[in-house]
Amino acid sequence: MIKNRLIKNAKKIDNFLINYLKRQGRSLLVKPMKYGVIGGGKKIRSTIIFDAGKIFNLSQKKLINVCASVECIHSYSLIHDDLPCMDNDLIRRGKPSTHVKYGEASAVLAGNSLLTLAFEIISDKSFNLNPKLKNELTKSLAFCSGHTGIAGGQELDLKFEKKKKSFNQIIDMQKKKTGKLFSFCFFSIGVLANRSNKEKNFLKTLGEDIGLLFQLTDDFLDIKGQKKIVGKPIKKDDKKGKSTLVTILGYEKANKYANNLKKKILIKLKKHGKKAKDLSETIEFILKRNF
Ligand code: GRG
Repeated sequence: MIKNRLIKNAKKIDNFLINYLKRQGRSLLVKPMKYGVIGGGKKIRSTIIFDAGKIFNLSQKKLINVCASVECIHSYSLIHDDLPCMDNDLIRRGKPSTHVKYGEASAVLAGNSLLTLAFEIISDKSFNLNPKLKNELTKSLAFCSGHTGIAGGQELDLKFEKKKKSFNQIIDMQKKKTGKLFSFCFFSIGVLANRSNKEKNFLKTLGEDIGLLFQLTDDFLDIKGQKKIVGKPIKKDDKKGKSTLVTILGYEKANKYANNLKKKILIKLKKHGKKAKDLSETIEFILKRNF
């Protein structure tokens, strides 16, 4: 069951991060950092990494540093996304956003610290990996997080507000804002499993498409979700004039597009047979989830 797997995996990542932070020196920022990253959120990117790892016989132990790094970057992006200068949201994961709880300055610094923590974790000596591969992973994580990835996508998201944007522009923005981190999750599996460049590129694109699917459902939840279950404010895209596929295609057509995208993704996994069972289940969940 996907929900049980999500809970189990989230606990593993939380424990890893708690222990990692324990080994570091104390600082005033640990509390807001933990508030932003631990004990909340689906940690679906980690589940995706574990699921994709199964296809290539990679143990969870080998993958946990990558998962924790990704979750630090993701939580950092959410903390900053909620700031008054960005989307100005007061609720995240069913509780007050980090800046509401700890103040804006601490939220900015806690977010920044989670970004750098991600790179500490992925370059840590406890992550037993050939230095060349570790370097490949680190570089890709940076590429997917910065102006060529999440941050660049967020800038487009904000600049597209109240503007009429084309289908391709919206897809490009969403693939950066959300797709790139999923793309990294899959690329990391290709690196750890020592796959060819061709296969790593295939995995990258697959990840980006899954990220796009994830973002489309996020847009649907903003319209049809329940605030209590989603854990964050809904019906805000329309108020803010956000550019989404729903804005230009309408709900039904956007939903059809998402269903076709899901089918295409699942077809690509067919060649892996039973080994892709968990990943396929997670992809089904991504489109039908209500949180
Ligand atoms: C450079 C990392 C970085 C960030 C700065 C603020 C910002 C730039 C980017 C924000 C990007 C963003 C918020 C994308 C939306 C992605 C998305 C659909 C988030 C919701 O993810 P879930 O549902 O959240 O996995 P939980 O709470 O379950 O972890």
